[in-house]
Amino acid sequence: MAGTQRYLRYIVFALICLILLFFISSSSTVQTSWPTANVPQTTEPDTKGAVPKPDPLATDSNPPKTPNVDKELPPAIVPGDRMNATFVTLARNSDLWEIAKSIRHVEDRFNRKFNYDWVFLNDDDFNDEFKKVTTALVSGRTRYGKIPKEHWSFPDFIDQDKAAKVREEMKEKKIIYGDSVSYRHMCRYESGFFFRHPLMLEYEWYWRVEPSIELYCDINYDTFKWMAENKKKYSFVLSLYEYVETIPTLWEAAKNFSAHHPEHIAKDNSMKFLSDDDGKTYTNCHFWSNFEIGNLNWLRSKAYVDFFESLDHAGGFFYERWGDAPVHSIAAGLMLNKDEIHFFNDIAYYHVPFTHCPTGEQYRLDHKCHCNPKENFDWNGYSCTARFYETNGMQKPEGYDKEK
Ligand SMILES: Nc1nc2c(ncn2[C@@H]2O[C@H](COP(=O)(O)OP(=O)(O)OP(=O)(O)O)[C@@H](O)[C@H]2O)c(=O)[nH]1
Ligand SMILES: *[C@@H]1O[C@H](CO)[C@@H](O)[C@H](O)[C@H]1NC(C)=O
Ligand SMILES: *[C@@H]1O[C@H](CO)[C@@H](O)[C@H](O)[C@H]1NC(C)=O
Ligand SMILES: [Mg+2]
Repeated sequence: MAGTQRYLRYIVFALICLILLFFISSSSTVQTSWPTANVPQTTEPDTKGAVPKPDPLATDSNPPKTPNVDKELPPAIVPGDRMNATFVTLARNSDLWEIAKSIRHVEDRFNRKFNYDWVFLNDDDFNDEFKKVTTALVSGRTRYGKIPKEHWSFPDFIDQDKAAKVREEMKEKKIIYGDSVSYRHMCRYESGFFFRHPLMLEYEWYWRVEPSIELYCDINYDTFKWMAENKKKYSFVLSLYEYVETIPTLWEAAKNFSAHHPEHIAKDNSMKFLSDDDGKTYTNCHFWSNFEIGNLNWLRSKAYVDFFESLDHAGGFFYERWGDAPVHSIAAGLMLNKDEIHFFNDIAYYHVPFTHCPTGEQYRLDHKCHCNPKENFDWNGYSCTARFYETNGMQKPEGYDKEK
């Protein structure tokens, strides 16, 4: 008896399941058939005999309801005042798609919340495509400047034959960009002129962005405001040793400048970062200048401009291949007080071939970072960041020794 009852119970249960299944499947048929009910009727003959697809962009009187292509959520913009600041990029028209990638990273991780302006500078005219695409990508105002010829050519005190001979020699030695004239103009421009471009005169703070960079973590605060409130003038995310063949006499030129202009040398400077023997020789340590957030009024100060002019006359931008990174770094190291230079551990960054991925897992999780901490360059022997920490008596972040 008990066996038959259990058997019956199974049959009733199975029946209920079947009925339920029928209802679920029939209601989902109703749902899947819904979008086709909105397809606009076409009276055109269908030559291939296929069912016409709905055009999602059609502006018909009876448009499809999904996808909702022309509406997006309003951007989440951080309220409050903005700083007198801009992004700045030096680029050629041919850099368009590489700078487009960089802009997308900067916008997604930071600027969509702040909408700062973006200044583009070029020794040539920007073409319409460059302007159209970059304007579409930047949330702030975009501005395009042409570099005056005087800022992108050989100064008259440079011996052109001597400079050409150096390029030949560097080419033979296979020094990267060693035979390039334009690379030298670029380095000299970034060292001495970008901050004096008429468009840049309108701002006090800049953030330099190069093509093909990446940002790996959300930046949820105004970095420009942070710099101002904490009295910083210059900042970096990666530091390393310069390729010494490109700057054999740069330190001598910097020492000559210091001797002639003791008034420009900061009391609490970063000599320990720049030199192991109290200034006799250079460590070759520099802040990597393809990323910089800094104060333009400092670069426009008499101290910095005197420094640049002294180096420019020494000729090394053309007779060697001085980069703007060691030039900015030596200037900051000698003429700013230590606490005016900031290491942005929280700005996760990539420029080929190095990555700065913040040390500290909790930070990376909280800021949705997507960099691989194993790729962090900071505690590698070729980085100067540990030296920066030591120069400034700063405690290294927890877990740094596991990343060495
Ligand atoms: N307008 C213009 N911009 C240039 C020129 N050469 C370089 N740049 C820009 O100057 C910056 C530095 O040049 P890069 O070619 O990136 O130099 P780099 O970072 O030392 O080397 P990469 O490893 O190739 O990135 C970038 O923003 C370039 O777009 C040039 O001849 N004209
Ligand atoms: C921004 O800074 C520049 C340079 O210091 C200055 O000339 C300009 O007046 C400032 N603009 C505003 C709106 O404060
Ligand atoms: C040394 O610096 C002074 C002052 O800046 C400059 O006039 C002179 O040309 C420099 N000498 C050399 C060899 O660079
Ligand atoms: Mg670059």
